Amino acid sequence: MAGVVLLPFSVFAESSGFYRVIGLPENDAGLLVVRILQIIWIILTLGSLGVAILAFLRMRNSGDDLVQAQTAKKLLLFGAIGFGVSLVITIILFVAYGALASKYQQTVSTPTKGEQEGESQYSFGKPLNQFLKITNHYPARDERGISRNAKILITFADPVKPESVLEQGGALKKNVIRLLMQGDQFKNAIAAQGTFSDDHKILSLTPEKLLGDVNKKMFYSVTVTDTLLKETQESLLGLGNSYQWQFEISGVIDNTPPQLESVVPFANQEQELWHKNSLIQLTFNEALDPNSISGKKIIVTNEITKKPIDGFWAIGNAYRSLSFVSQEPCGKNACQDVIYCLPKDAKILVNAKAANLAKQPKAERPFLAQSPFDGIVDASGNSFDGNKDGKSQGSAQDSYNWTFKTNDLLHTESARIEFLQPSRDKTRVDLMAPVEALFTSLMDVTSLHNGTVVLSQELSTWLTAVNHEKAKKTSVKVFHDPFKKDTLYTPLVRSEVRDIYQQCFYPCQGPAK
Ligand SMILES: [Ca+2]
Ligand SMILES: [Ca+2]
Repeated sequence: MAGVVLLPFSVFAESSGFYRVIGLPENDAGLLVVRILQIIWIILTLGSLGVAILAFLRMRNSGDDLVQAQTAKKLLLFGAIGFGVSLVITIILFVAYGALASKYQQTVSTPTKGEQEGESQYSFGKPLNQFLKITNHYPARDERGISRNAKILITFADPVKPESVLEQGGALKKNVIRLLMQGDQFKNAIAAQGTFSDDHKILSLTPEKLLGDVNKKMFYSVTVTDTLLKETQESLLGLGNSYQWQFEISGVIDNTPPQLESVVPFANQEQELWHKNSLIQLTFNEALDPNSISGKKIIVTNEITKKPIDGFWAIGNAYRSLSFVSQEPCGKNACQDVIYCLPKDAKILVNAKAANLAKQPKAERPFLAQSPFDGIVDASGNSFDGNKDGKSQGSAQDSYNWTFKTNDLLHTESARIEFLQPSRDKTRVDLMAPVEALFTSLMDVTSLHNGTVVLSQELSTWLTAVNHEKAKKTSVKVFHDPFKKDTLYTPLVRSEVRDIYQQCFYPCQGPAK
């Protein structure tokens, strides 16, 4: 388990208009009264001081003039009264300052659980709240335009006990995870069939009937309750906690096959040699069925020895990206995690298989893959379109091959963040705009998720990453529930974030501004 690092910037959602001119957060009447009292106090104190000095001068110059001496005494009395009133205001201000300061300490900073428990923010620790126990899901929070036949995918931070979620035959236990048309009653929870990934961390749910209605937009919600158990028998979210999100079904059935957007190492650039600790990464233009990474649907081969290379696959980046590392350990990174290498000085072939189509395809589902899938399919079961002609033709025509070459070197430099939006200590931040970060290296996009990039313990977030091939860099956008106004945010990027060389993100190395 790697440490927690502070992403070096904060976001302060600020006020506007008149309140901003006088330097106050909006709609704080208490602070406005204090500010007015401060002004009165300053005028009164200076005025009283002026009157007292005047009285003193007159008294000194009055000599035997009794009238002037009398006026000077009156002035002195006014000055004394003024000081008395300003003393009273001083006491009032002291009390008001104390009350406001404690109020602002409560509302301005959002201490992490670690801080509340007296731990350092840099402490080692598991994800801190229930949002982080669910690291990914599809559809994303508030995502729109989801097809009627899409699967619902949920990735848990810890392996889950399948029997706590699914009946013997795979039927979803509707009291454990509730799928509901928005506003509908619990008794109308929608039936679904579920399957788990081999590591019991990813659940795929297929509703028994198509969601939504023809050409009609409808909202649905998913609620994960505290009755979902980890393999260790404890409640995943903790007793009394639940996690809910909603999305919009578009009214359309997805008959569009998925296509590849980018691969790492890059294809068809044989003059370039890649460090042997590079991982292999494929990014598609839409969410895939997580089953696409099990059962040798993508085969990696050493072209020199003609031997297949065994390894581990991961899926992430809103289920759009797949990453592969071999089983050959070749060192440790700065976080003391084992890293794995591809064969050195080799030519490596990657073969991403398209699934074969259903034997008797229905007219309304022309690109639906044969079940069980023998290749890559999208979250609606359409087979991979490797030749990018817009149709699925099965493994013979639509599988995608590429090669690249490795050297005998290890890449050991850690990635840094070189650009942030909003920048460090930025104020007046748009409450809805996503937070963006650009890393100095291509990243393992499956390592960027709710558990590793955390804006706040109180906001739900969802991430998408993009590889910039020419610059060899990855950027990540963190979408989130609206920021609260006048609140300081201190996002965290955990060092479990890794680059394509499996090096962990280096703590506290980011731009100062
Ligand atoms: Ca599709
Ligand atoms: Ca095709």
